[in-house]
Amino acid sequence: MSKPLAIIAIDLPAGLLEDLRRSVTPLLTGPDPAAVHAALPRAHGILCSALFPLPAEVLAQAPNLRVIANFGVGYNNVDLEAATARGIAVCTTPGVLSGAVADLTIGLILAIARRLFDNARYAREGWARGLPPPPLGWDPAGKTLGIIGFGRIGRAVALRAQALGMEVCFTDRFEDAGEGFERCRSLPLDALLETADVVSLHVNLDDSSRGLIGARELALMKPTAWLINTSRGAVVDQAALREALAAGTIAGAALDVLDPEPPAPDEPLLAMENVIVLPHIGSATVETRAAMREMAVRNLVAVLTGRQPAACVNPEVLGR
Ligand code: 8YV
Repeated sequence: MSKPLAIIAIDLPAGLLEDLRRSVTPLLTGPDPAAVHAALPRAHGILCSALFPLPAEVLAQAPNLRVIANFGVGYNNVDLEAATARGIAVCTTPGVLSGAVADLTIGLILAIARRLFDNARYAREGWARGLPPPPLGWDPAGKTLGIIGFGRIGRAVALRAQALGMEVCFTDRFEDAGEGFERCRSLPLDALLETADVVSLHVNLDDSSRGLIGARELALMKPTAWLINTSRGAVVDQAALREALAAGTIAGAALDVLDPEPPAPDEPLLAMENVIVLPHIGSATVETRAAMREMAVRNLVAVLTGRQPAACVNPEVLGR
């Protein structure tokens, strides 16, 4: 029997590609959107970045597709309803990147608190010239971190923040976060926004979370509070955020994600003094990306060889 055909729309190291070839024939490797679209009609599977758009009209060009193995934990790149209707399994890489995203979030909290970017700029441009230094920073210890979305990543952030002495509160569908998280207080969204010194977003992007943080929510935050977003840009109403930052409604924002990505060259957030923008590097470490690649390959091969993938967001299609 011939092997299933798969589009591998990310670069894979030779060893992993070799493993994959034992059960799957790659139609192409590498992130070339035109080549991916050209290959879709023949493909049984696709392994792609969690940022590669697969809307219903693209899925309609792929009548043989049985699995989308996302390289990432997000899956808002896929029209899930259309995929499920077509019997396409949508697989992700949860867990292996939680630590990296949580580390980045804590890095941003420390960068904000200790004015790391301001101070680095001052050291380069002002220190030797005897100019006055930036104002003093503040201690995270004793401050309140409000975590919106208390899944794997939110919890990994909570544990690290507690180690810094921060109080942690969270908003999610449940109130009891379970063992190990007894000291994390559940709060309704509005109360969390009013309470937190730093608000950090860790939700999946879907219809319930799109634009979750808009003008009303930003107005509830303390004028001294910072917003951190390492989830998806569209969770925040970006126009409302620009206005709130310009008006001083909140103190600042640290954004690893924007909507769209990459941003327009004249995106005002890129030039604002009280904004830190990073180019979507939450999972961007050597170790984490390697673990994500392996998990995505395993998911792809599992579905294409009739086995259970480790993480599938629409398991109802499996075995159909
Ligand atoms: C990646 C991500 O940056 O896991 C996710 O959902 O957004 C990221 O880990 C992305 O998939 C890289 O291509």
